[in-house]
Amino acid sequence: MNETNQTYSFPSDFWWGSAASGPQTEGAAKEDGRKPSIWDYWYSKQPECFHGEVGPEHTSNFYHMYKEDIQLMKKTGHNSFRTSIQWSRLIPDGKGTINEKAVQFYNDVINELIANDIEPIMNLYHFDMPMCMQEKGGWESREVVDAYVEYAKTCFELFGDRVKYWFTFNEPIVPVEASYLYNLHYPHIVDFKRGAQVAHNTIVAHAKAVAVYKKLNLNGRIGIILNLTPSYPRSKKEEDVQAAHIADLFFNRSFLDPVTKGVYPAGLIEILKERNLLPAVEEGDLEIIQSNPIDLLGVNYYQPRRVKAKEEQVPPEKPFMPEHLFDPYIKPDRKINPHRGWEICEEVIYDIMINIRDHYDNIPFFISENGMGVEGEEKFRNHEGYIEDDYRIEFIQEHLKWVHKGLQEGANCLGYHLWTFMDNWSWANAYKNRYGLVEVDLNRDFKRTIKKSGQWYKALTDNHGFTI
Ligand code: BGP
Repeated sequence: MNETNQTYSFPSDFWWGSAASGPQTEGAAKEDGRKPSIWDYWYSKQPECFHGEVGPEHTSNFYHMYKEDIQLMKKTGHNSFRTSIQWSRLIPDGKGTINEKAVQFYNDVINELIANDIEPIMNLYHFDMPMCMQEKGGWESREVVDAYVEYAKTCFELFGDRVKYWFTFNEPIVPVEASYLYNLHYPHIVDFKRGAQVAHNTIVAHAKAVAVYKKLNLNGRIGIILNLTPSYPRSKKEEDVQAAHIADLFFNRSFLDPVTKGVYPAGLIEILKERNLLPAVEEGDLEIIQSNPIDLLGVNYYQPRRVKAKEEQVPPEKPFMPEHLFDPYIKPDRKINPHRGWEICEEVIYDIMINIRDHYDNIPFFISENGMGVEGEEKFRNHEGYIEDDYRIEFIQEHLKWVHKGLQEGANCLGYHLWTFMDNWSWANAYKNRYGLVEVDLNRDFKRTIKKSGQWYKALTDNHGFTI
């Protein structure tokens, strides 16, 4: 150790682990009664839209390999793990009959995690609308909202005696953006007002699920996982600052404010009202949102948003997009992950922590996703046969330095979860970018091999920190 070395120590009860999701890891898409989600359906119609034409049915086979995987979690230093229950596995018709084989599977996973001293953290929805529910209108339909609340109640009743940390949704803004605005995911609708309806209905579904959970008195915590993209103006000029404020309203506070403070931000409502873009709000919606604030927040952090004032006005007849109100902007000298196109800016994680401390009542939260997707990692395989992903170790370390600083300054951060435990299937990118601490070899029966980062993560969590 030389004089410049510094030690970053974390609390002994800090949650270390990783996040994953059912649809991205379980595989076994057609087994034991599971029915299709929108992903299975879209893939069956347009396999060419998925990288390498690898579809959701082949995700990393956690359904059959969960025991081995949980041992690997231990070997990579996990004391907690977040995944999601698949609605389309547990209640294959969206509502009604519960699939006993799915109950068995999720019970087995939860019990196995607990038996290995790994806290199970469960999320209920990770972009994976059952196809039969999408046919009823998806999140645009109140019937689907009600079915989701029933599904949530079923999960709490079945697993809530052992699962003490629940999340209603992962990144609920993603289905709004990707499926109703930017034409990226099924059902490929481009209509801001319908997207706003999806957002509002999702928030109502979330609040109703929180209410149900509280009523069941299960002695745990419940919240939501949001991907926060703090917005920074290009300059101190008033118009750039205002542009950043607007981007923040649309992409962060649209969900963060109602789920924590119980109200939508007034500035956002004003912008939507002026343009006749407000969603339909049913009687009782605002009250249910107001009376069910979360007691735990998950923050997924990947990248900031940098904006400047709009240079050219968009003709009013063009279908509305939030980007009509500001321009994206990234300084050319910024660090970018070339495989994903996302800016890497570590200190933003600290800004998020301080913002939650100062503007959101210092609510308990944890970093529920942060990670680095890299294409072509095989080229880093060493002669011992494992991948030496030093770039991932550095990525985690550099973020953790800022998490450490936030903790020192009083942020109520309970833990850090990497995206992700093992290489997994990632929506339209399929297996293009690898994020795991553990490699998954698709050509060798999903064979798992711990990467250098996995070994490093174990040392990190054993030592409750690191020295560099
Ligand atoms: C988050 C999602 C994850 C995961 C991750 C990486 O937004 O919650 O499901 O996929 O991003 O992104 P990608 O897989 O698109 O590279």
